[in-house]
Amino acid sequence: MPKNTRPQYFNVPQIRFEGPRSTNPLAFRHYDPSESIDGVTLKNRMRFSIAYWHSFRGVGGDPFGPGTIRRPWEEGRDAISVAKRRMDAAFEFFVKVEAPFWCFHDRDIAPEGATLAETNRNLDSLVAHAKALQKATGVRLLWGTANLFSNRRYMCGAATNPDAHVFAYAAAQVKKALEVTQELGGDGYTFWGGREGYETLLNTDMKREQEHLARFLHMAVAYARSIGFKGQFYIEPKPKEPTKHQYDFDVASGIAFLRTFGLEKHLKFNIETNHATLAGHSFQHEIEVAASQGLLGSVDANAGDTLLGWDTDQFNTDVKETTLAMVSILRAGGLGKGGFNFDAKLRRPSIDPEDLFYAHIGGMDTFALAFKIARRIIADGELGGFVADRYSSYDSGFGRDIEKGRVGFRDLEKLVLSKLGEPVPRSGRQEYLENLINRYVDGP
Ligand code: XUL
Ligand code: CO
Repeated sequence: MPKNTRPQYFNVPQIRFEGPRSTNPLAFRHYDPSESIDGVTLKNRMRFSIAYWHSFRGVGGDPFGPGTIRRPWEEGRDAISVAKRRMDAAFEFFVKVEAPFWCFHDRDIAPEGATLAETNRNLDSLVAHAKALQKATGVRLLWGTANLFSNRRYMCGAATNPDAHVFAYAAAQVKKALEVTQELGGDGYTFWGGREGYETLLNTDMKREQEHLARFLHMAVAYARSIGFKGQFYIEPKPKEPTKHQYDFDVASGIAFLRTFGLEKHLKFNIETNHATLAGHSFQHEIEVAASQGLLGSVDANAGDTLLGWDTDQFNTDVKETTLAMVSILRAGGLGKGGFNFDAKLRRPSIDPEDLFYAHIGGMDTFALAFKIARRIIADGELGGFVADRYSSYDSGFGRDIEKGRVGFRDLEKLVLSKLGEPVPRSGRQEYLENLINRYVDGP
């Protein structure tokens, strides 16, 4: 951010890489943005992104009390000027923390007006501001999205609302959000259906609601393509919260939904760690399910708390969890146009601007370290070799015939009776493999 043209909002220096031995809490220990690995810099490889809603709209409120976080740029009566100052502060932060991307909902960056037309004008003025800041800093938009869950009109859903009027309003809102994403050169667009589910089946026609959601997504894709948007679409599963039940509960039910309605060619999955655990799965599980169908798209990088049953959206500092996820991501060929978006928020008592830095430095270092460890695990080949060997009986002979569909029950019965007899059980070696992973995680 050029000092002479804009005030500085953060009394924190540019964050630099100092190496694993550094004890400076305002330095990277593992994320060296300029480090080139296999010909790609870590900055371009990790594609870290800052979630505007948490880091620049979150104030630390919870159901038991209002916000605790106060930022100087939030002071002022004119909502548009405040929104512009807030965005200046955000871009200063993106640059200082070496994040090449950001993500936002339409309503995060500009206030709603009295009518949709006024709301769109507000949005236009902040989009122009964002465009100038993107140009000045080189920070890019990972994905855009629309907030279809906060306003009262969406209390019974947006695309799944029983009232077609609300469906139409949501369509108009997403039309604009797609235009804005296109205008800012977004690499993607995400659909998280916060209220696309139900509170009670007593008042719900589930079949119709799911059909409406699919219709909405088809309309969105068709419109986006008609204006030349070439980015990747994502669907972000979550089992519940705010609804009792969200239709794209997890990746598996999301795949069934996309395939049922012919949407699998258009959308991939944006997988969020805390949504995975809320659905009773591990982060790695959700990545594997998506990757197994070629539908892994992007990651909302955060963590839940196993002792709390809700979406705590914490910064992830668990090297083992992220390493395992990263092994699956690398095996799947990476995230392509996706990235690691820190959909994570400060704890309510973490009220200082520096806390935003500590949080993101920790998250970036954790994922960068996980990437490096996972790369070694894959390169050394022992884990992959073990798994390949475990399934090697399918590589030839009757195992190959099974995979190719060349044999049926009659052939296999004959084979067992005449030749194979009783199979010899083989150890799954779980403990051995857990120790193997620890050797990489703890090791040099
Ligand atoms: C909510 C959530 C959203 C989406 C974008 O749990 O994850 O912030 O990522 O709408
Ligand atoms: Co998310």
